[in-house]
Amino acid sequence: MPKDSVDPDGRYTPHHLRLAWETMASGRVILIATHANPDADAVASVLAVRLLLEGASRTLVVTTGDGRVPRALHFLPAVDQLSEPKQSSERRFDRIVLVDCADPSRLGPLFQAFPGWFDGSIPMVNIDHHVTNTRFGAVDLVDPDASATTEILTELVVELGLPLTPALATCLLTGIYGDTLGLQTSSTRPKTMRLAAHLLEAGADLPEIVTHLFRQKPFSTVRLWGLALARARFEDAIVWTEITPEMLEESGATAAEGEGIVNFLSGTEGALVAIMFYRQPDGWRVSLRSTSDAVDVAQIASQFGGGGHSRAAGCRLPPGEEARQAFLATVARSLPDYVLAGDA
Ligand SMILES: [Mn+2]
Repeated sequence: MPKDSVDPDGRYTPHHLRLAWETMASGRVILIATHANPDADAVASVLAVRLLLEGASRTLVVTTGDGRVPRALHFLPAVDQLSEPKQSSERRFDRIVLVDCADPSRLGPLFQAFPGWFDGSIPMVNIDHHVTNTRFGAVDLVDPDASATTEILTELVVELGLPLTPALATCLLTGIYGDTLGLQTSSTRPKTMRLAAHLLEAGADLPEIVTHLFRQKPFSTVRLWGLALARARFEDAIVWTEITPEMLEESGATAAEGEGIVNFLSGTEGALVAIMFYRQPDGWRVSLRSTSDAVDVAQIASQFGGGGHSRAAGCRLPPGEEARQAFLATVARSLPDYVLAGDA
């Protein structure tokens, strides 16, 4: 399949929306997958693509890279249609649709188990909004200015006039709400709100989305937040804390229940960067937020083999306090001069 998917700015055009749809819809046995450790946009995106492609005697295998789905997302329509990566090993796919994945390795366990699926021999449709996306697809629908992968999918549905059921609208709005924290982030653009309004008109269940994404939580989450916030440190415009296996044991929570803490920390007055360190057996998983255009956390994360967006990114570090301190020093060096000058 010829590569015909990127305009001179690296963004897709209406022509590519049609090409992406034709490539997906002409498949008969299709893998629809998203990254490991999936967030709301990731899970909502695979389910939305599944709803778009179901029927027409296609076989669809829908999964997250590690087979996980956060409990808060179990309300999504057709979430029970997700399957474990291993169960799909016998299938012979003729199309792969990867959503919210900067590159196939973000699939984690799925990529490691079946690297041959992602070498380009099976046509891939790449739908994503990460600035670090490597344009690995036969067709790339990539727009770093899109607030969410489901914002791109919503545009696809609207532009091509595809049927927009309430279930599909709920999935699509869930992705936008997840990645924009309810239309609050700087990535929320006028187009985001127009498309969100369209989804509401189509019957998206907004109260259900807000309840499950932002309001309802198990008590173990309340306890984990308490432990993590009690350990918060604030120095040189960097606010950070950690989640350790001991804290997970004490609270009865999973690490995923601490995902929102870094966003909460980023609201600290005077903070330019917020960081969550997850201590794991093989090292630290690091989640970063920037509150200012003056600090690009995707750039910082990329120095450590990670990636993401300028305001939200992540990476991994080797184990130990030394590695963490070296990372914090790198973040401090990336701060604008006025921060440190203000300390003098
Ligand atoms: Mn996303």
